Amino acid sequence: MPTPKKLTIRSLRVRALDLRLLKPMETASGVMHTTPLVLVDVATEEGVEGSSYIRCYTPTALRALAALTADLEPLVKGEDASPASIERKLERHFRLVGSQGLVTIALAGLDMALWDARAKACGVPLVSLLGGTPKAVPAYASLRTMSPSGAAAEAEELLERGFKALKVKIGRSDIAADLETIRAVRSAIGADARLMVDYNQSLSVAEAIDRARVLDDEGLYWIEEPTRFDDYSGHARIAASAKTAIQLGENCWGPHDIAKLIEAGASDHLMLDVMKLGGISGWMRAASLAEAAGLPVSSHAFPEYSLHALAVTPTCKWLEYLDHAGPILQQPVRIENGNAIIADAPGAGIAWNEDALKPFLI
Ligand code: SMN
Ligand code: MG
Repeated sequence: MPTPKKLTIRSLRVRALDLRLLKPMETASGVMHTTPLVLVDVATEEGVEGSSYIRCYTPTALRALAALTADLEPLVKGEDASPASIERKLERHFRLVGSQGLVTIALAGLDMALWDARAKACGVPLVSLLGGTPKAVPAYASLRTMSPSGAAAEAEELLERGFKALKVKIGRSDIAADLETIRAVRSAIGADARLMVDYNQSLSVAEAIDRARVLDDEGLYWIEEPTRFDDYSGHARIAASAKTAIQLGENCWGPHDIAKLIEAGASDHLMLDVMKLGGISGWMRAASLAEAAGLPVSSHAFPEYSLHALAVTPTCKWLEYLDHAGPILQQPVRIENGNAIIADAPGAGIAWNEDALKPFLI
């Protein structure tokens, strides 16, 4: 592999957009009609650029996230475009305010863009820079609808597109309503397809234990985030009582949270969110923890960057296909026969479709 030539950070371009979703995303913790995104482009003195996007779930935080990300520029301008050294420098800079929430999200945007620039400077796909090779990664699709008929219709469409595994959001009024949704999807997809469910942190521990006992008879592959994500001991109690595997991790802030989750025995699987982990740098350390603990890793959102990271994750299980940013990319992640395919092109695969994103700029 060619060595990256010297790269020096020249400037950051940061844009905020509130992208209207083609279909609203329903969860037990709220409905999203838009995806608020911050687009990050890092320019280097040598002419290579790197790009990424980050998200803040509510438009209320969008201007603040964009301003915080743009304000990183004076801290990194003129520095070597090295994700590791920039991460160390910024981690020190933000030590006293604390590196969770919007700070971590902003740093993740920069980290991912720097990895992209580095891979482009080497002329290789990001996965190759990480020590892997472009390959197909098994993908499951997340449904956006919680009602039985809506979820079943969506599931049928996704099955026709080649997916063999699907996830549906539950956490409706009671277990009977959850079962209605699950059974409607199951009868639409048949017995062979994998089905996972996601509570999005909506239950108490006691309620989760009760509902999981009933769900144990539904042949589900995992039950995700039954209670608030940072209640690791609560999740450990749920995991000990349920026969079905518990999935957790998408809301963990950095590898340190992942270490605590593992220590508590909170989950049977691990779901890694490349943004909340601080970017590719944080993902790689979290993936090592998962391997040491023997936990299968699936990704959360961000299919573009996650695809490259999963391809070098020793306990890789599934990519979550939840393609919110696809409409503003020149080449959204490609799915073939239920697998996500890494394009054999330099970088992480983020090239903006400027015409498509323009109407959503703030
Ligand atoms: C999720 C993803 C994107 C927005 C809200 C919730 C999620 C998932 O919990 O696992 O897909
Ligand atoms: Mg989830």
